[in-house]
Order: sequence, then structure tokens, then C-alpha cells
Amino acid sequence: MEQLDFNRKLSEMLDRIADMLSVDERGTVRFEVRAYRKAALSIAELDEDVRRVYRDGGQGALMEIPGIGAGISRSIIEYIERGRMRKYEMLKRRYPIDFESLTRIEGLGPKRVVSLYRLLGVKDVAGLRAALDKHRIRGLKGFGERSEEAIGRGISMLESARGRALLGDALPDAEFIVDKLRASGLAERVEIAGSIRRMQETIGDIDILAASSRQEEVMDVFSKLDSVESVILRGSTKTSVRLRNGMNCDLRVIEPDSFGAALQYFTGNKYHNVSVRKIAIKRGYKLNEYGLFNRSGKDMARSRDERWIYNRLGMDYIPPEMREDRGEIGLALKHGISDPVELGDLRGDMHTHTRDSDGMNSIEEMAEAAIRSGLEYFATTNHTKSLRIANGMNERGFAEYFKRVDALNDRMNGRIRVIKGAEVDILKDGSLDLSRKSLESMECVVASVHSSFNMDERRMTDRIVKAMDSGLVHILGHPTGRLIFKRDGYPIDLDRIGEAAERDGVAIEINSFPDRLDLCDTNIMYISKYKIRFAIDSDAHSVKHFSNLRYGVGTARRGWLTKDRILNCNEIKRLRLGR
Ligand code: DGT
Ligand code: CA
Ligand code: CA
Ligand code: ZN
Repeated sequence: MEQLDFNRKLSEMLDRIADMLSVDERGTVRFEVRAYRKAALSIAELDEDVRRVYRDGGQGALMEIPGIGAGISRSIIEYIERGRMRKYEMLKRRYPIDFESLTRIEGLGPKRVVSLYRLLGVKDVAGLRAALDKHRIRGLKGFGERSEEAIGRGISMLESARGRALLGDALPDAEFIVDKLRASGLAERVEIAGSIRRMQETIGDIDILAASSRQEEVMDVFSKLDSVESVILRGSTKTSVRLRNGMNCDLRVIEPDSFGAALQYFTGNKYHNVSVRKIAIKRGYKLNEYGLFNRSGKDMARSRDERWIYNRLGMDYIPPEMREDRGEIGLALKHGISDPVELGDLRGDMHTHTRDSDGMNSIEEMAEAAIRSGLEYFATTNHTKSLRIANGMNERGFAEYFKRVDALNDRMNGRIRVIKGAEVDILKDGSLDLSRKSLESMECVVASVHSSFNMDERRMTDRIVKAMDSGLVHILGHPTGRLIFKRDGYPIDLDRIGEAAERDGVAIEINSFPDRLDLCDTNIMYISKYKIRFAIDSDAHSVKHFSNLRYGVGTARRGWLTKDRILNCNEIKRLRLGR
């Protein structure tokens, strides 16, 4: 994590430069903005410390990183060698604005942020809040009462995020710490607990458990990790630290004989635990974080194993993702828990992008990455023409692109199969953004809403159902359009969507992108009463994003889905992408 902090910081600077440049309307600058954005993304995804790339290979090696040209490579070198970047500083003098926070508000792009600065002197979120409270925004050119309300909602969303992180940000950092603790050789077992283990979409803090009798030594290793910024509380059984990524992390060190009981206790959630403890009491036991005890208080568990505890209480083992007190305990008592889908059950991915629309990589690179992820097939589904910011493709573009996909499939010779498709826009009136003929030529059509979000529930549902009823759609993409911490989904009637999906044989997507996870767990549980299938998709925009599939799988598990409900758990012959 540490060595990549430099990449993160550099990537953020390049992004800010793009923000500030994007205020300039000239065509030549627009080109530059795109170049900086691409470079920012590319640096963020680099596995190696960019300083090392430069040290080992000079400017030439930097320019081999996709998206880094001569000009940007010079800025990067300047930053590596002198810790500063003139271009950034010059722009920052012109715009002393907290772009990073302000542009996180839905509906506020860099241009609008700059107009707010020029017209009202707004520099940060606090200033924006003040201007909003005085109703100074609705009168501005280009803003109205409606955007004032939208900005208000955006600020509230941002505030609700305070102190929480996306699972997709927290889990890799937690795994990094777990790896270090395991590598110390001081602990028999080290596991992630809490909301991360339950794969909850947002995370308050990281909880890690270690089984060891060498408590002080384990705590020493933990407190001195590079990723630790400061120690908040140091004890012999629990240490809490603040990480450089801004999150808090609790480590608990437990005697190996209690590890299963502790893992059960600290995985939670609280309501699940309360219900399990009541069952223990009813059966004459006592359950706490140290073990399962009988009435005489003797440790009867040697509770090393979590599964043993559930079974001893007369219950099926309950996977962590299901421990939300949503009926799983009653089911476990009746021995009705079915194994939820696992990452290894996925054979394909039905929704990915390439650089032919707004992705980072070529179809060849995506195919190699899919193979590395263990997939047997994936659908390439670029955006369609009306989505201009994503460089959407038209009918002719797809026809030409598919010739290249055919050729690639020939070359691949069965190592992977690339399925030809599109992520077609569902337009405002529910029609689709490509001709019938073009869509009929495709093997996998994902249909999604990307525009005109401000519709009431009835009209939005009509719009989506009309698209599903077209007979041209295989999968409904990110069904509610929500972006976690950024915007609520548009309102839809899940019953009507479920009925349409059943009637039309359309699969419902579980989008694995960490800020989407759409449908979410509770909506999955609700809609799964219909006879429908789900597609767990990466929506990959780069080769790195196939690794997000685990978040979609986690969400599906939280929605209690078994693999027979998942379209892309089938081998390709059995996909039955019927029309
Ligand atoms: P978070 O951190 O807000 O995303 O959610 P959790 O679930 O990770 O919550 P956290 O970190 O406060 O505690 C981890 C687990 O420890 C929690 O899921 C259940 C258990 N736990 C913590 N405090 C209590 C408590 O007061 N009572 C009970 N029954 N369990 C607790
Ligand atoms: Ca936690
Ligand atoms: Ca905690
Ligand atoms: Zn989309």
C-alpha cells in the first residue's frame, strides 16, 4: 500500500489538472483534458511504483505506460525529482478551490464548480453549504431552484458518507494488513471480521482477529506497519489505529482455543449475534466471545471453529454474508440454508467495455485479463451512440468492431470465448439506442439507463419495462442507477420489473462496481421471488476491474442467491440467451 501511495497522489494531481483545464472551452485544451484524465487513471492502476519505473527505465519507460505521452511524462519526472509540478501550481493559483470534494457532489462538474467560485467565491463544501442556505444559488445563470435542491441532496449524501468507506476500498487495504500479520509468523490464524467479512457495501472500520499467545509481539508488528498513521489505543487484547487511508482498524488478539467464538462474535452483525445468543440461552448454554459454555460454566467448546458453534446450537452454519438477522436464523434452525454462490462458480462475465468506447484497454488485453481471472467467456458490451461522454458507438461502429472480435475469437482458439454485445442505452421514451437489426445481430444485449434520471416511479418503470418487452434485451444493467455516497437510484417498481423479467426472460444484473453494487442485497432478496435469473457482472472498464467480481458475488450472497440463479454460472453452451 505504502509504495503505491505515491501513485495515488500523482494520479490525483493529474486528475485535478484535468479538472482545472476543463474549464477552458478551446478544442485543443479539450484534447489535453482527456490526455490528463487517461494518464491519471493509468497511474492509479499501475502495479509498480512510478518512481521505480522512472529510476529503472527513464523517460522512455514512463512513456510506455498506456496513456502517458511526452508532455505528461515530463510533468511526472518534475514531480518525482522535485516534489512539485509547475503546471499544477500555476492552475491552482488561478483556481484555489477544493475540486476534489466539490466535484464529488452529483451534478457538479469542474465547470460548474468554477462558476460557483467566480460568482460566489465558493471554494469548498462548507462555503457551498453556506451559499445554499442563503439561497444564493438558484438565481445564478445556469443554475435554478432545481439544481439548488440537487446540490443540497448531494451535500447530504456526501455528509452521510463521512467516516465510511466503500467495501472495494476497505477490503484490499484490510487484506494487505492481514498478509503482513500472517507473514510475521506470530499468529496461528489471522482473519478479517466485522462488516468487511459480511461484505457489506460500506464499511465503518476494519476489524481483524489474530489467534496467538504472543499478544505483545503481534501488537508491536501491527502498530509499526507502514500503513499505520497513528495508534489510537494500545492494549494487550485490542489495539486500534488510524490508517493512512483515513480509516480506523481494530486488531484483536485471541487465545487460539477461543478463535471460533471470537470470529463469530466480531463478525456480527449485532442483531444476528443477539438472536444467536438467545438460542444458546434457551438451550442451556452461554455464548460469548470466549466460547460456548454449558451451565456449569465449563468450556465445552474449545471453540476453535465457528462452524462447530452453529452446529452445536442445532443450526446450519450461516455464511457471514447472510448474518444480518433477515430470517437466516430461522432458516438455519430448520436446516434450510443453501450454499450461496461463490466466486469460483462464475464462468463468465456479461458486461465489459474496451477503449473502443470508454474503457482503458483493447479487446485483446481484456481477453487475456479474463483468462487470468479464470473465466471461460465474457461479453464485450460497449456503450451506444447517444452516450457521447462515453464515446458511444453506432451501428456501423459495432459491425466493424465485431469483425475484430471474430478474428480474435479465431486466434484465441478456445482459450476464451468473447461474446459480441452492447450496453445499449434505454432512451427517455423506453426505446433502445440502436436499430433493431443491429441489436438482433448481437449475442448479448445489456440495456441500461444513463440519462434523464428525474422521472417519477411510474414513468421510469414504464420506460424500463418497455425496453425489456422489446424482445431484444438479455440483461437489465445496473437496475436502479444508484452510486453509493453520490446519488440514490431512480425510483422503480421492483414488482413490475420482476414480472417483466420473468415474462421476457431478461436477467437482472448485479453490477460489481464498488460504488454501484446494483441491485443491492435487499432488492435482490425482494425480487428473487420471481422466476428470474441474475447476472453478476464486472462492468469492467479496464483489465483490473475483473477483480471487482468478488464484490458482486458478495452482494449476491447477501441476497441469498444460489448458483443456479446466476446466468453466468452456466457453461457457455447453456447460456440460453434466448430472445
Ligand atoms: P461497521 O464497522 O460500522 O461497518 O460495522 P461492523 O459490523 O464491523 O461493526 P463494529 O466494527 O462496530 O463491530 C464489529 C462486530 O463486533 C459487530 O458486527 C458485532 C460485534 N460487536 C461489536 N460491539 C458489539 C456489541 O455491543 N454487542 C454485540 N452483540 N456485538 C458487538
Ligand atoms: Ca467494523
Ligand atoms: Ca470495529
Ligand atoms: Zn452502464
